[in-house]
Amino acid sequence: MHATPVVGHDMAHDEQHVHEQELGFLRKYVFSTDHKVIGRQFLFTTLFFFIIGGWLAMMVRWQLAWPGAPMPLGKLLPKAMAPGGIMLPEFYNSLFTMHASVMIFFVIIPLLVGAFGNFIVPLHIGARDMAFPRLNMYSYWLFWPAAVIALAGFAVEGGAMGGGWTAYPPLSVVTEGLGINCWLIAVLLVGFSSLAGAVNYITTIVNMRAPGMSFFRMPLTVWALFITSLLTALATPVLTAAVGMVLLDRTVGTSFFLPQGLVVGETMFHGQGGNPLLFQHLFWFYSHPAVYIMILPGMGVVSDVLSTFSRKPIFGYRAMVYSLSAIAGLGFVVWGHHMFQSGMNPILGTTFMVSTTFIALPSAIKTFNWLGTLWGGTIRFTTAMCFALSFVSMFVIGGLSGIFMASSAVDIYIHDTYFIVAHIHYVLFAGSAMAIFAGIYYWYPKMFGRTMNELWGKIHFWLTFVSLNGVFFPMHVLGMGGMMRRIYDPTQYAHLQHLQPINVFITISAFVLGVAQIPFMINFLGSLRWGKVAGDNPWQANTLEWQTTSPPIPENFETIPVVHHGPYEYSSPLTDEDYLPQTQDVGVASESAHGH
Ligand code: HEM
Ligand SMILES: [Cu+2]
Repeated sequence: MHATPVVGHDMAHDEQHVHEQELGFLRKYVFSTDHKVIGRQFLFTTLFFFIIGGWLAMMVRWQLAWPGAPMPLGKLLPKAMAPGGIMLPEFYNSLFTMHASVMIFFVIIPLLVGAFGNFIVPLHIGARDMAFPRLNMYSYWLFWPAAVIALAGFAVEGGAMGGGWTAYPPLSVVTEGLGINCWLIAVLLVGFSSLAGAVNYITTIVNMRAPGMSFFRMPLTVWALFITSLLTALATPVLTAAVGMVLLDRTVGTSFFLPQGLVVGETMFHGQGGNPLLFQHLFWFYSHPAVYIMILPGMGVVSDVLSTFSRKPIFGYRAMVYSLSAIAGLGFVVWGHHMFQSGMNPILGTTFMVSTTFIALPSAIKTFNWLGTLWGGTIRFTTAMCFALSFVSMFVIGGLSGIFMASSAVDIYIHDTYFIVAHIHYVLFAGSAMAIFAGIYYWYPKMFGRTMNELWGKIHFWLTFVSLNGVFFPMHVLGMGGMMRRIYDPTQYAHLQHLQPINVFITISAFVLGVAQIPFMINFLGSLRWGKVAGDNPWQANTLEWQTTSPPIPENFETIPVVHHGPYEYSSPLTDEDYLPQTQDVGVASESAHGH
């Protein structure tokens, strides 16, 4: 079907051996160009930032439940943040802004794309490494200065960025403080890091597939990461440019986003006819596709996990690929649904409403296909499978609230309320984060050669599943009750006071959710040493990564595999086993998954 650069592979192969002998500790484990090492580096780093982002959220929740009460250990914080342990409003703003920024830019995106993408893509397609190993290393090492600079905001005069992860001007331009510059520089750097990754994935997937690995024999995780990388390549530069323009407005006196004659308090600003609304357009032109950057890889991972543990082919493989593409394509024409309230012409608003509603279509196709995959399967309730099932059900809740908000008439009432916070957490925490856990439990044996403990995994799953609904579901109610989305002290408003018990309930659930991650951390770290030795293919799965050792040898495969089947040939009539590895030649080749 396609020309595989066999020569290229052999060269990579030889090079690898030469390296093996020469590489010191630093080149092998720190500045490595091996995609597997970089994938694991991204995994450890992003899990570390997951803890930081989680702490920030806990502090936000403390304030919302018990406004003005001193935080436990709060006295350890500097006076500029929380005198006497009571957080200041400015610090509260920094907390929710940095919580969102850390989770989006330093956890979910780099975990799904950087960690899974790196580790899985070359193994899944039967390549020895990524197309540009050195660029890959740069992509990881750009991540660190970005993260450090973002968090350094907490240490500078004026504190960390407090203008929301959306960084709307004029606020983000006229507010003084180095923290905002730190945030802007960090987002610039992380944008370059993402771009380097995207170029690499696209090239690798197009050029380096093993013989027989046609596009329609690729696992859906690879498809999802391929489409995600296209989104990244097309959308991220827009954010990077917009953020750069805010930085210029702040530092060298340009006026991209500052209108003429802007007066804030006593100060008249130097604006020369810039347009704050332009930023919103640029921001959402990136950030709507970005929400798909945060969910599509999860959809891919979940498809793989569901098929493996249902022992059935994925239902409607091609429909899955087409709907992934449709979601991505539509993602570029719906950004205005974040701006219904910005004074746009209602006809334009209606256009955005219609295009947004269309997204329900491919989303529903995917959901029904996942259910079709489960139907009649021999389901194995592993921890990975539980998280994948949770993804499917919770994504439906998040998708449905999306449809509410997509209706511009409804959105007038719920825009900028806790309803939005409920929506984004159903898709991002109950969605993407569940897919991440599914992926970690599923690929851990391949990454580290040992399996994670199932009992601890189940404890982690149930505590997480129950408490996350305790945290995020009542937020819909708060939103309908009119609680604003970014608010320091809800008890100051008469119309919110009767909702306060809900806020307390949410905060307690959030603490449980935080504690629920401890069994995961123990399991993750403990299994490195004490986990059961996994063997090559502990889940009896079909895809190529399971046909090599766990963890794989530096060049991934002894010889480059030859692919004979689609990735989901479970319970295939062509074999007596209930799975048929992609490499196994039974005399009959099959294209993509056969129907049942
Ligand atoms: C059926 C699919 C979806 C629809 C129809 C939808 C619709 C919407 C709409 C209309 C808004 C703006 C509401 C407002 O601000 O008034 C919104 C906000 C948001 N959505 Fe979705 N959405 C969908 C899926 C997703 C997914 C899959 C994700 C992420 C994984 C996501 C993440 C977000 C985020 C982060 C925001 C809030 C952004 C902000 O203002 O900070 N959405 N969504
Ligand atoms: Cu959107």
